[in-house]
Amino acid sequence: MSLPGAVVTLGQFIISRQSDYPYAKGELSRLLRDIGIAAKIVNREVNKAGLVDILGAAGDTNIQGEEQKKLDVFANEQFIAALKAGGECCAIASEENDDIIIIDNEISRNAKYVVCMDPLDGSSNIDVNVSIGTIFSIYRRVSLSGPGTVEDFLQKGTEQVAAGYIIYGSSTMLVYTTGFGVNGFTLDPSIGEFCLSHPDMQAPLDGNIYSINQGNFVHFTPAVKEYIKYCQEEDLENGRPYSLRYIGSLVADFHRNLIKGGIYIYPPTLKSPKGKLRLLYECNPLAFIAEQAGSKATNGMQRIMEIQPTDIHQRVSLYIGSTKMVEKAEQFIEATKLDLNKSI
Ligand code: P6P
Repeated sequence: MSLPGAVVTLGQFIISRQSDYPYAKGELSRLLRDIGIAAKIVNREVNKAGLVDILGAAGDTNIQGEEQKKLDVFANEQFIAALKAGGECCAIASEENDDIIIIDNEISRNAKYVVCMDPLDGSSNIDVNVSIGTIFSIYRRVSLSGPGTVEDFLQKGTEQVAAGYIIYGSSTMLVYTTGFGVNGFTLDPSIGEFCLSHPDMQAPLDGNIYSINQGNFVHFTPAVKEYIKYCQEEDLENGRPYSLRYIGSLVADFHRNLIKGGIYIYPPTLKSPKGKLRLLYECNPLAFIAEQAGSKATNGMQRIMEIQPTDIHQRVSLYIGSTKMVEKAEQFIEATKLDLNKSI
């Protein structure tokens, strides 16, 4: 253990917690280290995005039909390069790539892990200097050896061995879990290290912040409309009306709610009838962190991490945050289902 007040770097912390995995031989530790290295490189470019001609669309569009901005492409390339160089990952599923990326070199071919990632979430905010983030999720491969396969990625979120995010904001933080709690590290640019700043993060059980794009209100289900009205009612004893905070960057909204308490909702909309957010590299990793921090993550009816994936870019609805707030929103959904059953 470190002396009180001593700086604990991400690398020191990862090694110190390696004993959480009795059979670990260091591969997962090295994989997390590789992600930390790429995060520092991406952070450097994010911080100067306003200064160099790295803004603007790269011209292509990704599988989501979203314009790829150069920083999206740069971040994707950096994380892929770091994972390839580290040799601990045999394949990657990235938001920016239609198909899985097989890492088929001598070292990585038989590596134990696969990584799902959204290399730069919220990238539409790059040009307006709003916080953006990277989200990652790590699984043990299910294929026995050789090149990674799609089946290695189509595992339930409950099978994740680690998950985390980097938020490039007023400071840059890396927050992750390996199933033994959630810990946050803040990048100290003077030494180029992520340092333990938020040990054993626990989210408030309740909150008074709700995050949703109310611009879609007319297309929301009756249950979501009822829940929004509930948030807006005056009930001063119970902290209502709640505050609406919606940054348009999932990692930033999630991180604030994790610390202050709150709920983030992305329900079905006209444009995204199955929900907008991706199960593998947005919802599952944040659900793992939420649950490890004492919060909750569902699709409105089912635990996110219990959903069986069928496609690497699958979208789901997401209700994530303080347990009491998620459960309240679920009550409105349940009540609507009951009303629906009565009317049938
Ligand atoms: P909308 C960014 O594209 C993202 O995936 C999340 O980071 C964010 O919360 C959401 O979509 C914003 O979507 O439809 O409200 O603009």
